[in-house]
Amino acid sequence: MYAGAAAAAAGPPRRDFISVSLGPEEAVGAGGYNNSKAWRRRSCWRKWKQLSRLQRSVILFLFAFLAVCGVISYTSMGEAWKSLTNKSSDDQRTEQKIPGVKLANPAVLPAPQKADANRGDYPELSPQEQPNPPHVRRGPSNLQIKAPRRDTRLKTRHSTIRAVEEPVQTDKGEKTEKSIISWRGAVIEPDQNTEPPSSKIKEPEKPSSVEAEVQKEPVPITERQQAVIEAFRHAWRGYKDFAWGHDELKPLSKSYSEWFGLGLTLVDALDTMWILGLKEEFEEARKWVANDLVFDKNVDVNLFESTIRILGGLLSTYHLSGDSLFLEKAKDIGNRLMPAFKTPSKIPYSDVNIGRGTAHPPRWTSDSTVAEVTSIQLEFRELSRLTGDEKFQKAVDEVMKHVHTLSGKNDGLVPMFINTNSGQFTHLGVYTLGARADSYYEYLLKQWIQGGKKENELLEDYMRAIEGVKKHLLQRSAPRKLTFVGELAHGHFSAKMDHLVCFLPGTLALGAHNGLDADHMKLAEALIETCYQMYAQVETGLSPEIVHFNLHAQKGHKDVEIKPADRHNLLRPETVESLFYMYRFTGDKKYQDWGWEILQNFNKYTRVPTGGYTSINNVQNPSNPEPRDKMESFFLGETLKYMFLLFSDDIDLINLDKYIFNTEAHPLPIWAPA
Ligand code: DMJ
Repeated sequence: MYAGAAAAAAGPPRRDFISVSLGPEEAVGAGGYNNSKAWRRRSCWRKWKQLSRLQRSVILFLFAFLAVCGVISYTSMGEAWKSLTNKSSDDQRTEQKIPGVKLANPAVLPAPQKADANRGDYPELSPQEQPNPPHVRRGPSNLQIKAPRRDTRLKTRHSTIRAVEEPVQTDKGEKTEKSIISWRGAVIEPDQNTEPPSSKIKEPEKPSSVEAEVQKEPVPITERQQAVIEAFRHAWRGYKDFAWGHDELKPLSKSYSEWFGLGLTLVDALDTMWILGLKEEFEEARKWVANDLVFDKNVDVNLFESTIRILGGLLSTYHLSGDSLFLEKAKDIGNRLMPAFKTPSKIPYSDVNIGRGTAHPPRWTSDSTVAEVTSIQLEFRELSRLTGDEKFQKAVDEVMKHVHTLSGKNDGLVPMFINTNSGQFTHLGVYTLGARADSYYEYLLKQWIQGGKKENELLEDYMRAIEGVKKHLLQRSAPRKLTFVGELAHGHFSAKMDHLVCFLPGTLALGAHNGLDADHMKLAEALIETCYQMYAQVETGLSPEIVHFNLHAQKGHKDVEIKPADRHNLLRPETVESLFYMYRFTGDKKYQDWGWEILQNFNKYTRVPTGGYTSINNVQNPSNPEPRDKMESFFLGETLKYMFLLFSDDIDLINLDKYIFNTEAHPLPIWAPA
């Protein structure tokens, strides 16, 4: 008998706690270690009998409780495990293809569907033939935009990402479908039916005053974002008063200029208004698109410019708003641009007459610009995915495949021109990351990300090109040792850098975020500092179009030299764009501060009191920057949009794991694996 038995015989002791001994210590003390199963069973049973009824009930209750918990967590673990194993097998598939490249983020939308080969061309796809576009509300449009609320908690970049697409509960207790997207209080309710979007254009209902039941917590607007909204409104006022429906505002002469005659500024700015939460302006612009944006016009448009600004703008606005009007317009312009690809080499011509359906190269050459023919892919690929018509994607993929195989590259760096007859590069030997080549590099990476990181040729070309940049184009300036990207002409290095090159830090950072080499991020950090200095070292605090860097220290000289012909500023976005990526990925507030300085200088030197902003001729003369009387459409489409995003701490305000920006700052969805 062990000590507890005697106590039990004397009646149940009063205890304030329950002690359950699970080991055979007593047995060891009572005559050595006996680990036989029979002994253990008897010993446990004896212990059980010695417990009071209350103790036994409590233990039984505890066991029952633990069993219930076990069943519940088994079920949810099963789900989690299933998705984990699916995900890791996807990752493995890609990792097998690209050794050493770790995939950081999952793709989020279904991959493009194969189109029916017999599908007719424009104008209409029958509703039955159209695949269901993801995240798209079907049926009558019903925008529900709520005014931003300021009383809610700030969701910082480090806070948990809220699921925005969970089924929501209505007043009546019914479950609705997923919300499309919602930020800052803007929520688009999903459709209640499952039909594909109607091919007929419908007037949407007015924005509902009824707030959605459940939505993502609105993130308060910061003061700096508010300043961007104010700047946008000021620019928009000028456009509305003097250039409504025309391509560009001429804010000083209070008139407009026409390039394609397609309301370029308005279309380019649609998704910016959506992102900034400017619902009235958006609705008014939408009406213009519905009633006045007509592509059946005898007009020559540049394939690249109309793709990135108009097609890209319409597609992204369609995704953000869920309004099928924008998809219909996108299909229309997309189809009208297709004649550009009818060339002997399938390398598209630069110009298309969208009314006549004819295309041609510029008058003086049969060459196209390399950046132009290789920076229309994100948009045409997305159009194929949405319409189910593969012809768009086929045409642009062929260009990329062809360029992939071409000779004439220098360690992945491409010349600036390509001939539409022969399909060969021309003007060999000149390499730049600036005008005429810039977005070739940007779109290599972005197409790879858009397509779910599976198209290895794109990644190979991108990685090789960045190595080429490091080998041939990187230099350091004097006296501050700024890293910059120069140019190479027939073996001679030139310390010239276009402001356009300032897209590169953002692109490098995006690549690093998506699992590419960490040294890309280091280079991005060095280059964005340089791009900032291209503003900071200039009298107005605004960058010129082109700078030349000093390679050797000279007394009284800064790093940056500016030639008289290059000292204009067109309100370009590239530096602000890269600042946005850098802030998103690092959280370093200095990038916001730099962007804030730039915004203030735009306000100081380019703002026209009667509405609008203007390009200037001389960034070196603060007392007379010589306004040029033109507001480029990308100031609203890109520059102010990136400013607004830069000043936000909400990583879901265009989540970079879900969206990829085209080269005109129009966000398009990243596709999920099939
Ligand atoms: C925009 O149209 C696009 O960003 C393009 O890639 C380059 N030029 C302008 C902005 O500078």
